[in-house]
Order: sequence, then structure tokens, then C-alpha cells
Amino acid sequence: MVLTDATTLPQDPIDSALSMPLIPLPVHVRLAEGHLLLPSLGIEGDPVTAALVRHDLQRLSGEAQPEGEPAKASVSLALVDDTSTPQGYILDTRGDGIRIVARDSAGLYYGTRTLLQLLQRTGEGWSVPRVLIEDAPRFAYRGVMLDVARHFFTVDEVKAYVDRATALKFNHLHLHLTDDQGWRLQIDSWPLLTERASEGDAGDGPGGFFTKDDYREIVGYAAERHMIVVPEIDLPGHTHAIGVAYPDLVEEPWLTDQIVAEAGRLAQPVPVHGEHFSGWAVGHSSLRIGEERTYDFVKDVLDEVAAMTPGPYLHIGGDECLGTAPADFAAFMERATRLVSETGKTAIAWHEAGAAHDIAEGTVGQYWGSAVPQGSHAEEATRFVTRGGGLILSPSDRTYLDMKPDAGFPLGLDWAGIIPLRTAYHWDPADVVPGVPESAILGIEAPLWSETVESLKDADALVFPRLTAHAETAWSAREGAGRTWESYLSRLNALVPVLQASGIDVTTAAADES
Ligand code: TNX
Repeated sequence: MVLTDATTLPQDPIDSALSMPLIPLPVHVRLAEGHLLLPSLGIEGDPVTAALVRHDLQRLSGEAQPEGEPAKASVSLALVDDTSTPQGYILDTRGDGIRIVARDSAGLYYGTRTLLQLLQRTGEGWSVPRVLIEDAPRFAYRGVMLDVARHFFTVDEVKAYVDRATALKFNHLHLHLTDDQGWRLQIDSWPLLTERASEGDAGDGPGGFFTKDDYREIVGYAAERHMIVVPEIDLPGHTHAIGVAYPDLVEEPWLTDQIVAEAGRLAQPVPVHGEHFSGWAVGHSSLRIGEERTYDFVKDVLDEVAAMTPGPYLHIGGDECLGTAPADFAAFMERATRLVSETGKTAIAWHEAGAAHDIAEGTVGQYWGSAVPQGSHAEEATRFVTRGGGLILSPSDRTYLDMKPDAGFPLGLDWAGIIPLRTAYHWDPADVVPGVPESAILGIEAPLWSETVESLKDADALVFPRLTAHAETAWSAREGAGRTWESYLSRLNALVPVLQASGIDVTTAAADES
């Protein structure tokens, strides 16, 4: 794939530094003369990071990497005790080896992600441009979301998604574990959830679920790669599947003319209480908010999810409760956010939950309105900040990876708009919700909803290359040399072969961008 625009770049030293395959853009890149050639890559220093890199190199080269320290270790990973920015690193290839220095192991890991973008395999061994990179993230929360409810993804597929995201320095994986079409996580106290409500999906697939061990395996795999899993149990809407297992917990579907008409247009079913739903309609389901048994259920589920989640967050949804009276919705969200606090975790909720004035203090909001907020969205999002929480920004007309990149794209939806690469790149988290200071913004998240996504191959087709744009928005400074669309495209051109070498089938969707 060839991206245009790059050809117009002048070739002075700074610009050639910025045509390297580096996304997200580092804070400082100083290019020196020539390349460092290394016949083999021995790694010394921090053993956990070293083992991961050895594994990555093995995958890239198809060769086992030397375990011990060769005569001249070619990559050294050093932790230093200083006050540099958390997760930051220095990568220096100007000497006779590659040196990565950081104050924490996340920083070392990110240094190795940058190294993997720069490393080339030549006939003579490995080669890397001579360069000094100093780098640190803009935002602490750099998230991707995977909807395993509409279509289920296996543990191996989720791990592959973790690999893709961590290579771009993302550090949170939000798993959307439950929705109208399926419940995907074992809960011992309510066993019918997986016995009955995990079957089927938003199509004609078999569905599935993660056992607790599966879930722990994902959490562990992500944690080794400095990624925190954020589990979402979507409440009180998006709960039709709960009613397949426990019909008494869920209201009769709230069917509007629009839902019925849309189902007809798509030749999809309308939801029927207590039966599996395979359509794509949203907003028709709700837990029974006035029943005490509902809160027994919510408490049991949240307690079990908290117990198997080492990360600080539990996401409890709160989106699209279209048939729920505002007072009922507020009462539910206030109580549910408190149940999360009682587990010792911090609640995250979609921004509509900010309509409830008394959500638990410190609850984090996830904004999914458009880049220019409409209606009450900004006010709802701001509520989380006034209640002492932060905001995660997922503007749907920029970050929703399930929106089509062009009108003719075979996969994806378009309700939030068509999102070509250029649009995905052009927005700034600090400019979305007026009056919210950057200090209240935890970061950004790019969600992949899976109504039309049935496999990792489908996911890749929608996600790449747009995920690289979101990586840059999440990590890179707002301004600075190279923080431009032209530089990004040039670096992306250089990165595509690196992505392909790691097994990602990057489509040519971006080729028409300029
Ligand atoms: C909106 S935005 C949803 C999901 C759908 C998605 C499809 C939000 C929090 N919810 O239920 O899967 O649109 O793009």
C-alpha cells in the first residue's frame, strides 16, 4: 500500500527521522548517521521484559533467540532510579549496542515496542538506524475496547488483539463482556448466565463464554504486557440476554416503531422476552429497576468480577437505556456505582450515567458522543468531573473502529458517520468537552463493536490502519516537530511493512487518503 502525501516531504535530517516507522510519534527523535548492524540479538537486563522481547523476535524472525548473554550483549534494558515521567524511556542505538533506559518496567517495555518498529532483518543479521529517542506518554489511559458479546472472540484471538494494541503502546483493554445478544463470563452465583445466555450471538454463530480461568489467562497475558483489563458488565440496559437465563430480572422488551421498522429493513428479528436475540437493535432492554432481587444479582456479579480483576476499574455500562424512565435510570446508576465502590474498585460508566446527579464519587465517565457534543452529552460528561472522577474520550465519529472507513467498505456500521483515516487522526481529546481541563482527562479509548465483526481478520480490516492514529492521539504530545498529518502518513507508510511482518493484514483502505 502506498500512502500519498509522503512524497511531498522535504528530505532534511529532521524529516528523514520522521519518515521512520514510528507510531505513536515519540517526544524527541534525534537521527544520527548510518545503521547499527548486529549479527544476533542477545538481550541483557530486566528478565521479564527480556523474555517478552525474545519471544517477539522469535515470532518475527522464525528463529530461536539466544537465551544467555552473548559475548557482546546487543540489547541492554536498564531500570534507573530517577524522576523521569512514568512509562517513559530512552532508546539509544548510537553506541556499539542498543540501550533502553527507563524508570519503570512499563517504560522499558514501551522502549522495546519502539525498537521492534525500527528493527530490520537483513542478510547480515539485524539492523537498526542510529538514533536517540526520548519518549513519554501524554495520557495515562490509552484504551482499546473489544465487544466479545455481539460476536465472541476466543482467548487466543483476544491475546492477538492485546499484541496488536500493546505494540502501539495502548495499556487498557476494555472487554465488553455482556450485551443483549450474549453473556460471555462465568459467574458462579448465577450459573444459568453461561449455561443459557452465552449461546448464540448477533448473527447465526454459536456464541461462547470465558470461564474464570480463561478470563484470568487474558488478564495475566495483558498484565505481562503492561495492559490493564477493564471488564464491562453493561447495566441496566443491554441486558436482554440476562432475561434468557433469568426472565424475572428483566423487563419486557420496549419496542418502538423505529426498532420494528429497522429490524424489518435489516431482515432481523425483534427481541422476544426470555428468548435469544440475534438482531442489532439497541435500547429495548432493561433490568427491573424496582425489584430488590435485581440488586442481589448486580452485587453478586460485581463482587465476582471484582475478585478476578486485579485492575482498578469495573465498567458498568449505563448506555442507551432508551425505554427506562430518567428517574429509574438515575436511581439504578447511583446504586450500581456504589456497589462498585464497595468492591474497592472505581466504576466507569458511559457518559449518559452523568444524568444521575448522585453517582458514586470518583466514577469515571466514558464519553461516546460526537467530537462536537450534541444535546446534553457535554453536561452529562462534565458531571463525572464535578463528582471527582475523570473522563475517557471515545468520540464515536472519530474513535469508533466499527464505523466504516469508506462508504463501500464491506464491514462496519455508519450511524456515527464514515470515518476515513484522516478523520480518525484529526481531533484532540482536550477540545471535545468544553470546560473540562486536560488534567481531568484520563485518556482515550477506541472501541470495536462487533455486530459485523466475526473474526480477527474482520477486526484487523476495520482496525488497521486507524488504530495507529488513535495510538498517536493517546500517546504523543499535542504539538511538536512531526505531530502533523503529513508526518503521520509518512511514518505510517514506513510502518505498514512492519505491521504486515507481524501478521496483520493491513488493507489498502487508507491508500486513497491525502
Ligand atoms: C452504540 S455507543 C453502542 C453499542 C453498539 C454500537 C454500534 C454505545 C455505548 N453503545 O451498543 O454496538 O453503537 O456502533
